[in-house]
Amino acid sequence: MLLKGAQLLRCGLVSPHRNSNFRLTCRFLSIQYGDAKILTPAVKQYVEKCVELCQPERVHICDGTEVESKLLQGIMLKKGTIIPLPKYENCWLARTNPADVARVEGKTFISTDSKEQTVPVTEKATPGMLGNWIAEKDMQAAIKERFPGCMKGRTMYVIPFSMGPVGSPLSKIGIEITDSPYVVESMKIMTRAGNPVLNYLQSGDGQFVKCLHSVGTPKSGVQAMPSWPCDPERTIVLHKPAENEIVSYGSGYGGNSLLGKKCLALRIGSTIAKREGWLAEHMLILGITNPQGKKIYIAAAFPSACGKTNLAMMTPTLPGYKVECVGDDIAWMKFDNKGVLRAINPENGFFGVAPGTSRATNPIAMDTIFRNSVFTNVASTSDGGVYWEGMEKDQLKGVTVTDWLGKLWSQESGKPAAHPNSRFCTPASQCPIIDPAWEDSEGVPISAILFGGRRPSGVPLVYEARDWKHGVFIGAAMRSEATAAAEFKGKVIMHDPFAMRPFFGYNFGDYLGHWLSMEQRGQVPKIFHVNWFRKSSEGKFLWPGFGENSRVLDWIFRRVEGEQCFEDSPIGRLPSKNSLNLDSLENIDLDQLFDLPKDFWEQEVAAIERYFEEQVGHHLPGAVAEELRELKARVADM
Ligand code: OXD
Ligand code: MN
Repeated sequence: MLLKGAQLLRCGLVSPHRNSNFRLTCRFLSIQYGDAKILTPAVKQYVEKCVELCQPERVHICDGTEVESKLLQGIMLKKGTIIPLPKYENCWLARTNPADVARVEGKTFISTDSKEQTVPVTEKATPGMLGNWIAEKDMQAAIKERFPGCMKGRTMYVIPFSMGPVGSPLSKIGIEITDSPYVVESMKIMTRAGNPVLNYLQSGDGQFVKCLHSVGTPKSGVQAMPSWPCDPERTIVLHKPAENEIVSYGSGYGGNSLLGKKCLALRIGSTIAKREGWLAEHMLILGITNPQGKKIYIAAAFPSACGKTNLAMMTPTLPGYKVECVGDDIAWMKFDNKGVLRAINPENGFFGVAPGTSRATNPIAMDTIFRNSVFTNVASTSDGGVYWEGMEKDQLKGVTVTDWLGKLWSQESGKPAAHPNSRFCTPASQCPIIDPAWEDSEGVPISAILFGGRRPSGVPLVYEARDWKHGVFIGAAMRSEATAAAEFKGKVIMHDPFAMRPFFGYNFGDYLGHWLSMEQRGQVPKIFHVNWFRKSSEGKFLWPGFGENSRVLDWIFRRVEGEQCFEDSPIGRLPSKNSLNLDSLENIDLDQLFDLPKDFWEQEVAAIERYFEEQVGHHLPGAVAEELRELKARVADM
């Protein structure tokens, strides 16, 4: 149970000036915690509206302090939502309801006046894979069916947050209303949250994105797992770009509930970016310094769980190279007044996939995540630590393991100890190679953009687009093996244009038009496609990946510098003979790694053609259709 104001004062968790337990002048608010006086009239009005709808027992305005975190941790411990991980400093483990473990793409909707504003409307009767539209009246009906009284007996938390450094001209403010303390604590890691944001709202233009979230209550009124309330059957994630509004119900998990991330920074963000002439993308940002001391920044779009965090924190094996991390998931990129494309990472933390992260694959992440972090759905060890698939097995010596479902686990069980989409949520500032400019309010200059995915066959290690239009086509034609980040099953190769398929805020055809228009706005970076995941005919990876990817970045760096180290191929520019630095790397079968089988590319072209026809139809810009025609002709001549 939440401590009452007076109790809080007595136990010394809050200072008297912060918790005066006063009533606002408005009818609805009984503030339990926080300073309501610094809410702007527009924020106050939004909170009042949500209070009236959700009828919480109390309201807590988040100030973003440590004191507040201690209070919320206490509440969650008592409820069993989190357990401490005493092996580390200030780390916690949350186990979700097993029905609430991933993003729910099929239940995610965008509401615009016409369907065409949200998704391409084509003649083909296939299900649309580029987002879901909902009519305004259906959105309102969905809200009405779920939200009235949904916070009864609960605390409503008001989280003021900034995507991007507070006050940066590239940043945006959100106000998330939630009934989940887990969401509050995670948002405090993933965004800049609390009083500084409210203070800024007072002094700035006062604009904010409205983000309403409730974990909900099943119709039966019974929670299958009281420590992780949710309503999986009625889960829904709604966006209304025209009002800068997000409404999410029924799930406490990651992208469904931490509304700054996918909902604001990508779906609403991409619509704002379109209006304002910039790009909101599912991309990591890294800085790379070459042995001569020259530094460039690269942004890279890979689908969820394809190694963005590993690349963003790479330890290069090539001598003399240094990689620094600006962000691992989202990039907001805008031309400055000199025509240079500048990017910020709008996030403040990493919400990374845990399985596969180890000293061998990502030592930098391992040096980042064991302080001040929330782990979700990983396994725990009897010495107060965590475990997941892919972590060094020495973690298991002399301990027993409890799996993500809370059951005793053994390696022989054949079941995964951690859920494949289990996560760490950790402050970016703890990353030992965080870039010195990662909070620069101007952003960092981007020299290259990479697209990539998991392609076991046919797609070479790296190739370069001939020009911007060709690069936009490569982004549009991206495909990758499905991962556990969403509800899809199996290893099917899915189209995932720009790694944005689940995150487009508006019609993909218009999105392509917007990307094409960037060429008129400033100096566009070079575009590349990379594939670390190609396999041999025996099913073995042909490329070692991880730190060895620095060899590919080195080639890209040299291309950015203008070195003529390429040769043309039907699909784009490949490294010319001996131009990829393979010094002291043995057993690399370059022939297989760069082979372009004609039959594979014929099928690839046919798949892209079918996809564009079925999914994009008449919305496909002529320039992209032309690129496809040209590729088809070149492949026919192979
Ligand atoms: C993520 C995702 O959580 O892309 O970043 O699913
Ligand atoms: Mn992501």
